[in-house]
Amino acid sequence: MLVKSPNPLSRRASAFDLPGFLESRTAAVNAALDRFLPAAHTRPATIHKAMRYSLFAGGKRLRPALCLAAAAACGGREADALPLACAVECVHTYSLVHDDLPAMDNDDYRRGKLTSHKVFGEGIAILAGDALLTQAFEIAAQCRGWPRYPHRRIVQELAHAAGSLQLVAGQVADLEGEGKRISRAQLRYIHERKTSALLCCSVRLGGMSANCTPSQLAALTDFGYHVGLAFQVIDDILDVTQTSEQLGKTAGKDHRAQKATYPAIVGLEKSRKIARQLTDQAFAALELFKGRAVALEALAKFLLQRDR
Ligand code: GRG
Repeated sequence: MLVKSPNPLSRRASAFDLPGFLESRTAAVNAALDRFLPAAHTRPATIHKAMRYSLFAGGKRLRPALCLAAAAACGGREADALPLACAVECVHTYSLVHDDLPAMDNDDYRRGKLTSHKVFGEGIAILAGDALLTQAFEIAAQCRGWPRYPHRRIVQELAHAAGSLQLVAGQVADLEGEGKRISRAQLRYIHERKTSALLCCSVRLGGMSANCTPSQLAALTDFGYHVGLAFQVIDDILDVTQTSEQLGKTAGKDHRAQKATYPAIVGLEKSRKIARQLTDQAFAALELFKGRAVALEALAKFLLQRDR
């Protein structure tokens, strides 16, 4: 256990069966993804095998879980949120496939397995990432839309989080920051975009699928933003405290690539404190739900204490 949080909401979260929730929702998401994606043998088989290889390599499915939990917090049906949970996971997996490429982070392992370009070659790995990103929009385009959130708003939400102002912007700033001294404000800019944007989009889409009210959407945005930032601070801590075997990807890479991270800038203890404060801010955003967001509370607590 990495970081303890004394927040009273976290006590309620402890009583929630999060392992059971994660197991059942992961199974539902995997089955839905299997239905949405072309079968592995569909021509051209190489690309469909590569897409499925990374998608079913054993990711934690945290973004889909957040999406489904947000729908439940707003009184919606998880079945309505399921396609959006799958779409977000496709965007996330694409970003990992491309992030691992030699031109980016150049990693050999991801999710405990060889990276896509190591198995299929760089060309197919690039195309598998492209195809997963495109697949996300094909899946999202199938949702029916809701009175407050018509179909185009849903697609726009996903496009904005994945695009050049958010996810891609974060990756650009991350690449350009390598080997340079950057400030805490610049590091926050990277984390907001590279990590928090897609986590926040996941909970917002879950809320939208429940036709949530504007104040519920604002609370979910506040929650997702802070959980997303805490997630990346913990990720940076794990990079220096865990082994490659524990993480399923190469540990210690941030330091070797001279990347700016919270542990590098403020040290491990202060980084843990920042992660705890961010999680407390995320908890505070859930007060509006008056106990109906217990799955989101449990997820926030789990993300703070995770060890991989
Ligand atoms: C446009 C060419 C091109 C590339 C874009 C946007 C991008 C590539 C990469 C950013 C991806 C990145 C590494 C973000 C950091 C977020 C993060 C810590 C991801 C790991 O998430 P987990 O731990 O992973 O949820 P699993 O494997 O469990 O799903």
